[in-house]
Amino acid sequence: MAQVAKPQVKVEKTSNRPDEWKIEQGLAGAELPVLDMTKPQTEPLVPQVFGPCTKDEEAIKSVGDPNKLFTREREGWTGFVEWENYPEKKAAAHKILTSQTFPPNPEFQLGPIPGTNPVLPGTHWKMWHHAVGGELTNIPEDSWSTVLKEKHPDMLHLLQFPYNGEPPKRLVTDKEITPNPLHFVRNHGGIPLIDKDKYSFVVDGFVAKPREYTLNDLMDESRFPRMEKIITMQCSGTRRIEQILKYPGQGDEVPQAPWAEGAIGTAKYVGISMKKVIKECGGLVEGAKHLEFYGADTYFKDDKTMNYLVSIPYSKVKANEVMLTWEMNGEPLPAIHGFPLRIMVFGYIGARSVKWLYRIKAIKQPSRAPVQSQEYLYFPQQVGKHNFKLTDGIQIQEMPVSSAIMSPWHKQVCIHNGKIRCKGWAYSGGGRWPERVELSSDGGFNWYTVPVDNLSKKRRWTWRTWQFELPCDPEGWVEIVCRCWDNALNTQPPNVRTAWNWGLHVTSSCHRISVYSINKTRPLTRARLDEFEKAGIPFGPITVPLAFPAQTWEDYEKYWKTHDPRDAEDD
Ligand SMILES: Nc1nc2c(c(=O)[nH]1)N[C@H]1C(S)=C(S)[C@@H](COP(=O)(O)O)O[C@H]1N2
Ligand SMILES: [Mo]
Repeated sequence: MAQVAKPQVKVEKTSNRPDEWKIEQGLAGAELPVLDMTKPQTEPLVPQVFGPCTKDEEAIKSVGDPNKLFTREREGWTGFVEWENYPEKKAAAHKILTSQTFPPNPEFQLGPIPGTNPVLPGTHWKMWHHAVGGELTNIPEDSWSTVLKEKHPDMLHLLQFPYNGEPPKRLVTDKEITPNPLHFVRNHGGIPLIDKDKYSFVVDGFVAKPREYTLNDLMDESRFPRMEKIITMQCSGTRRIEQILKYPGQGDEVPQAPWAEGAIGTAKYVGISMKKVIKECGGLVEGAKHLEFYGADTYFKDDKTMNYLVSIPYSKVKANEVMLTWEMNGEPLPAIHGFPLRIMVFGYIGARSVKWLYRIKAIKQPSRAPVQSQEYLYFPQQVGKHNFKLTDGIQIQEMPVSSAIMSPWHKQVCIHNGKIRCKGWAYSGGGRWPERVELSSDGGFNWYTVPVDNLSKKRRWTWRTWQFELPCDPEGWVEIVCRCWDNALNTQPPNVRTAWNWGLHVTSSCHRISVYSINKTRPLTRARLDEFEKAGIPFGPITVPLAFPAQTWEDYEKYWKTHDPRDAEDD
């Protein structure tokens, strides 16, 4: 019998990781060593590793009883712990938070974004509230109950706690005025539940006559004329997802919410002008130029507790562009939107429109509180973890012109008769308004103007929703682009990169989506679609191969009978 030669298999141990390919392709960038090339040889620097969490029980106990330390500040104000007047209380909470460590944030910037609703749980914020205890203990759970009670069941919950949610695209511009249950919510902490009969706020700092106001005071029309305004509020995080998806992992480490185009909403507010209130307090004194607003929720930053504080220049108040409001779309403000009283700063970033207001303080310089001085900064591009200084960032106030396409969606296949039906919004901050909306179906080379009659009403402080049948002859992947021109002829940067910034704020570039165009006015396309219909086979998805031969062999032969062969004769 012939000997069969056995193949010689030499097994060598690989030094690759099992996921070597993924790592090499940059799909797990957070795990890569940093390369230090400052010496003749490149040296890999290992990234920071987080050990197991630690907790110094003794130190925490020595702080005292949280139920006595962190009590409800005022009767009828569930969930309100006042921090700003109590440095010793802040110190106690700080000691509790620094006597233990918490697990690091999950890495989702370079990894996949979870496909759940809520998308992100907000584990840290929940843990911090529970760790401090006292009045904060139940806040994460109570806040979620409020969300379920007040918001529409179709809301997309981006962050469970602090609650961040937006309506799905099909509902963002469904109505020109956003119904309250569908208005986006951006919270930095819990939702204080305040009894309106126990409600008041103070005005102090550099005002001539510091005062306290109840709701009844504000509603007294002999003192304060009523003000009614339709206002669009936009969070500076709106459309952040474009910056995240286009350049994953390149932004600030902890984007708190991967907002799409729904962090914008429009409502009719009733209240009074803040200017009248400040006037009653005798105006500002000693050269004060800003007003600091205090919200009753608790905000955590760098192991410290505080209330939600921001400021705006007094000039904005003097212009009657700041309102104290208790009514939203004909109803009392929902708890989640600031009941019983919030501020609305027209045309500014949403962050200045403080909810659950408990204090207005006149100050000389913009607030040094973190939400004003450390967050909501618009950094230049060459700035990041390696070199940024807070003073490099522009404190975002007025929002720039922006727009977005709500239908169709990115990657959608559209069968049309030469026109793609599009819908969306356009907005400009600072009291400017959308004057023209344009769409392109060729990536931004040629632009069609949306007829003015297809735009909702023009107002100084609101968006305009629009719809348009966008001409589109070509088939296959096309890039639909939308841009707005405001009344000052400002328009949007052409693409995400031209306005990319480390903090991932104010994504105001032209909104671009890729759509697969199937133009049914073309006879061949119409015939092909008819074939699908006759066969009872769904056409989509576009990535699944054709379900039947594209051509019969009979047809094929017929063609060559009447046409030259592909070869060319050599004569
Ligand atoms: N007290 C308080 N006010 C607040 C916030 C907050 O977290 N706490 N978030 C601000 C931000 S960033 C935005 S965009 C708007 C959102 O308002 P809305 O939740 O009513 O839509 O509220 C602002 N006012
Ligand atoms: Mo915001």
